[in-house]
Amino acid sequence: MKSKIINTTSIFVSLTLLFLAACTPGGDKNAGALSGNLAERSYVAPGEHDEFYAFISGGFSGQLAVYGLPSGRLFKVIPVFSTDAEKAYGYNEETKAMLNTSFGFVPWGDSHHPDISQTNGVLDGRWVFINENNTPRIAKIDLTTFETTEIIEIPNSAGNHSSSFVTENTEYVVAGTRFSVPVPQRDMPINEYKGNFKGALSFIKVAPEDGEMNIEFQILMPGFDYDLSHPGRGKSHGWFFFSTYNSEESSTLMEVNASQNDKDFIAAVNWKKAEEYIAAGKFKTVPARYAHNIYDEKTHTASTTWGKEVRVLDPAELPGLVYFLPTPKSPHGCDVDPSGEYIVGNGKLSANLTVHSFDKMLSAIEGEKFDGEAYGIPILNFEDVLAGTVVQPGLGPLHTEFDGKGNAYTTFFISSEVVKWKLGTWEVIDRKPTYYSVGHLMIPGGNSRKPFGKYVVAMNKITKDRYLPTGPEVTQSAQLYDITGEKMELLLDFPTIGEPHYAAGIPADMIKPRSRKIFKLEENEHPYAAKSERETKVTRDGNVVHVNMTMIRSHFAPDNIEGIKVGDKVYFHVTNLEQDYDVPHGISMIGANTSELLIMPGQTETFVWEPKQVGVWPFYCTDFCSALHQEMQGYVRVSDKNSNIKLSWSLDGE
Ligand code: K7E
Ligand code: CUA
Repeated sequence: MKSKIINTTSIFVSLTLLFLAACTPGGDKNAGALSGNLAERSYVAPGEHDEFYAFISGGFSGQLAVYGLPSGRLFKVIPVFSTDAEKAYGYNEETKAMLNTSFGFVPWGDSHHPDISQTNGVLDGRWVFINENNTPRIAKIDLTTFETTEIIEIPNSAGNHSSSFVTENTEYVVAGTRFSVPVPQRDMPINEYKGNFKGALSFIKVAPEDGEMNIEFQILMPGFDYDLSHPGRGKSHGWFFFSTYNSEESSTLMEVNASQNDKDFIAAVNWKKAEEYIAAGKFKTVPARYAHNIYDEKTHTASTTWGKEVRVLDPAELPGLVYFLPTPKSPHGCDVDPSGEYIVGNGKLSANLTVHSFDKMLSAIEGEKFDGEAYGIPILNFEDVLAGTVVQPGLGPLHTEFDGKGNAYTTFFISSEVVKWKLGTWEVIDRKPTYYSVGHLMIPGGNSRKPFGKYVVAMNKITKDRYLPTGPEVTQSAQLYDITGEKMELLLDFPTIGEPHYAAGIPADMIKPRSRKIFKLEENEHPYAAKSERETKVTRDGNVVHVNMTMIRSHFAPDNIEGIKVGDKVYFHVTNLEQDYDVPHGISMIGANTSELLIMPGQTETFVWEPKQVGVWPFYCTDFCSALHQEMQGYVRVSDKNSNIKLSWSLDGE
């Protein structure tokens, strides 16, 4: 035991030294003679469009950012798990319900892994899913509107990290717990973790037409940490693979105690088998309270329903459901190649990269050649499932992606590089430094049967000297490499929002033609919508006042309101009557907690204003919408609580 600890420590010391060596400033050897040519290859001329969309996780910002590739230009930050003043997300009355959870309204999340929906193993560009790590949830973003339209909470999970990856027909989006916990949660001593804590792997069914998510079942696994996962594809479609660490089941000083075992596991889950067991009634139904938030595009409003139970499968009792593939040294990423044959385990503390074979796994299972079991789950022999090893490719492997031409690209955090190697021969073909400490990497479609292997984006944790300094906190960043040749070529650095854990990329042509331009007024079913100026009104119910208001270039209707009193709660429901592309209007009311709602053509949004002082108070349009934008303004007269001024509203005296 002692010697193992010393061993681990000495590995860390030498790794740290190497890391420091790799991080010496001085820039990139690619720069120089060829740099003009390189600049051209990431240059997108003014007015021209990028070839790819990249959806890059915002990490601790809780959001998802949309960039163009190869330019690295930022187009939009899509609010997902955090409130966003720019988009009024979580501030207007319509979107507040999106952030409901069993822990209450949670205004801030930690997003990690976006994944785009697929049909027949190919990206289809309908939705992008992303997980929230801290308050376990999965979100779905509609890629016609680029808005978050659904968030489902995952019960029995803690640190929802091996998520949110889709199967090849988007049958499921899968979410695994990083931290094992008591299931159901209960008051118990932490040092009784071993054997008592469980790790839930959740399979969330996605409805084929509208994408509605529902938790179909959970598999209750031994108390390991389920770090990352990927679906089988092609011949391994029907299986799902999860990397694990802490097979030691420790709960303390994890850096040492969870690094004891020479091998942890990749868990191979046969989800088609799970479906059979569900159909045969071999599940337990356990109580679980979780929020399910859906944004309705007709009413422009989100609402929450509450889940009450989940169906749970116990792999110890259900033969053929789960197998363990021994994988060296606390694997992080768990990646499956486009053919579905190779499963790459990125052992963080391993000198070599381990690749398992799906075919060999099936034969070993068939021959029932097991090397014992863990909590009733058969462990396969390491040698029986091993496809090959990439020998000493770098230090601290984290994640692998594929170009669809037989090559794999792995990030090495400690040696700060991306290494290109060949599937099948396991030889290293090329390596390029990253600046610095790369985590994930992304090739558009790299997690599907059909990657678009033109670029790889490396996402870095440390940038030090790469950008102008901005005080102690410096930007994190992405780097774009051209991978069309034998050797990778660094083209571009660009800053990212938050920590870019992972990204999903797709050819722009698969999304662009379906991008929404407006919301049709006649389809607006918001209960307080005014679809023409004739429908505008102000109504009072006790101290609650509803204003059904419209906006069009360049006035509000009504724009004069009287009869409001101190102590009222005034709901402004504002409909943008425009039906032209890119003509939003905004509204701001002095003293309101919302400074601006930016309302898209055909859309209705609501904010609350609680006037505190008598007077005549202005409101105005916040988006420069026309030559007469500055004239787009109005007044609300606020009288004393006991005044008997009649409620009235008008536009141009009418
Ligand atoms: Cu996917 Cu960053 Cu959450 Cu690896 S994690 S780096
Ligand atoms: Cu409407 Cu400015």
